[in-house]
Amino acid sequence: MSAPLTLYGMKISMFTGKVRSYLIKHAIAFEEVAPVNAHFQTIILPQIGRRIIPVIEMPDGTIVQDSTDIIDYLEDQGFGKVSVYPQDPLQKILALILELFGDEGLIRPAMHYRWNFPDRTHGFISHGFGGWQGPDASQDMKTQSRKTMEKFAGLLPALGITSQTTFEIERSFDELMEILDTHFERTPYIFGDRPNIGDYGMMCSLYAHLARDPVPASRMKDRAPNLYRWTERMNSPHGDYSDMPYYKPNADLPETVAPLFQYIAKYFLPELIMNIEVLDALPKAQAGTPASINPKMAVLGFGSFEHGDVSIGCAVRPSRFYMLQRVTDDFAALDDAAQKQVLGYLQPLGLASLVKLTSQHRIKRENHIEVWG
Ligand SMILES: N[C@@H](CCC(=O)N[C@@H](CS)C(=O)NCC(=O)O)C(=O)O
Repeated sequence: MSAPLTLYGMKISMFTGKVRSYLIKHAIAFEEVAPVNAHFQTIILPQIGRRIIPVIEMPDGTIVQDSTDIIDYLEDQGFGKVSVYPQDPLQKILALILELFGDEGLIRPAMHYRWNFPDRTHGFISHGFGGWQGPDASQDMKTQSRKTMEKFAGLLPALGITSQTTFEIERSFDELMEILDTHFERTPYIFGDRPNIGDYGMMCSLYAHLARDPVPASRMKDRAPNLYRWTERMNSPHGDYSDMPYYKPNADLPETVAPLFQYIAKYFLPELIMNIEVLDALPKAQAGTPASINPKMAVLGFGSFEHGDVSIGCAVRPSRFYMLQRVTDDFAALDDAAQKQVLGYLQPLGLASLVKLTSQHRIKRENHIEVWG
């Protein structure tokens, strides 16, 4: 490619981190631009229809929003050095489960640590949300940044982050850090010596929020240095594991990844089951119309589920199903032998039901939003 593509994103943004890492790892030339310039306001925003990042704009003017759609678009265009989708059917479906978990399953620790410690984080967070525009930023820009911060901070109750749940959110995230630290001490990427779509998905919450925001970053560096190194490695154009001289590349699935799937079965699967129950209870909707029960916000209802010792009540969002369908569709398309292999791996870990977790409704993406299929 001669001219670089443009990545509209921000350092503080969860989903920008996934795409940026993919672009770096695949040596795709890009320029990262904050979504505040005149071109974004007048050309990109009207096409996307809502203020959301990341967005890429190709040199020919093609615009793609949604981190998964961006990666798939670039793969289809032949930009990927090596596909992010493993060829082995078991590894591929496991990678898709990790993408789903990374995109959707860590939003609570990410948002709790970002917004519930203002005394220790306000300077960094407000810089990330627009302070970088400097002292000469217009009043409009400053107001816009403040409103965006208020909007995100205001989401906590709908995400199930309350005074009753924060202890459990922190405790279970510490449990995850321990699993991931043990794993990344032995292998540089999730399945070996190169990242796949699971790594990119896991970069969402684990990088921009949990490895950068002051409170979780210092916790991660101290308790899980190998996990922290993986977040650095994912932003390096090289393999970047010279500090693991004992590591020998190996095509087999690392044994230390199994506890990660057990963790997903324990904490994320109950939420997904509740999400499907909420979706299934909705009446049939007209295909192609926005998947939402609220014209102002993409939400499909509310539900609750058990997480450790607490019950968490939260909103159900359509993007969740778009990601889950990628897993269940991939499983449904496998032949009998491959399905048996997948179930044989997931069954003892308590996660086999996830690959068959489907609904009577389908969600697809059209014109940059989730709509009914
Ligand atoms: N599923 C989307 C999620 C993108 C997303 O939620 N982006 C955040 C920033 S990390 C955003 O711009 N949110 C604005 C909003 O939801 O109104 C993706 O993968 O790109």
